[in-house]
Amino acid sequence: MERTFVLVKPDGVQRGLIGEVIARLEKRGLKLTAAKFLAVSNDLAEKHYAVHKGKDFYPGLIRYITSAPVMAMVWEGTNAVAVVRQTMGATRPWEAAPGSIRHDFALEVGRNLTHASDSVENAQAEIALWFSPTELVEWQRCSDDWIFG
Ligand code: DGI
Repeated sequence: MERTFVLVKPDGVQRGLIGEVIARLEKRGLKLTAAKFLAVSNDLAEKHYAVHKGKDFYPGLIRYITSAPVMAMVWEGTNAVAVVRQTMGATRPWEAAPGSIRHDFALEVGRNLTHASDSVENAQAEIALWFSPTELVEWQRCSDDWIFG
């Protein structure tokens, strides 16, 4: 089953939207595999956003992600990477589809509430960066057969 990495970023935590994000992913049928609430170190922030190093928004991005706690999670399900990106909406909230989280709750690209892996490869790398293997919980959900078929 495909897994993806999700963050409720500092603005989402500060605005009390952790539950909203979790509720939407749960209701969509995705299954929670791991979760932790943590303050992000500079080192972790720089590793997570290494691809953006050198861009003009990079220093602000590092400041933002380390400015307050985040909720880090792993979710699994059929096409988890794509469906979670769809539930989050486009990076720029003004381009996000109606009904997506970024459409419904955000205005600014630098305050877009959530992060979700953009490929299966990156999901694997991000899960390995944020979680140790023992933190990933393999479990049977009683609704699995009714959602995954
Ligand atoms: O995977 P996403 O978060 O949707 O987007 P991404 O991986 O391309 O960029 C990571 C984050 O970096 C994004 O959520 C917000 C920030 N970012 C990306 N492009 C810009 C940006 N921030 C600013 N201020 N301006 C940008 O053009």
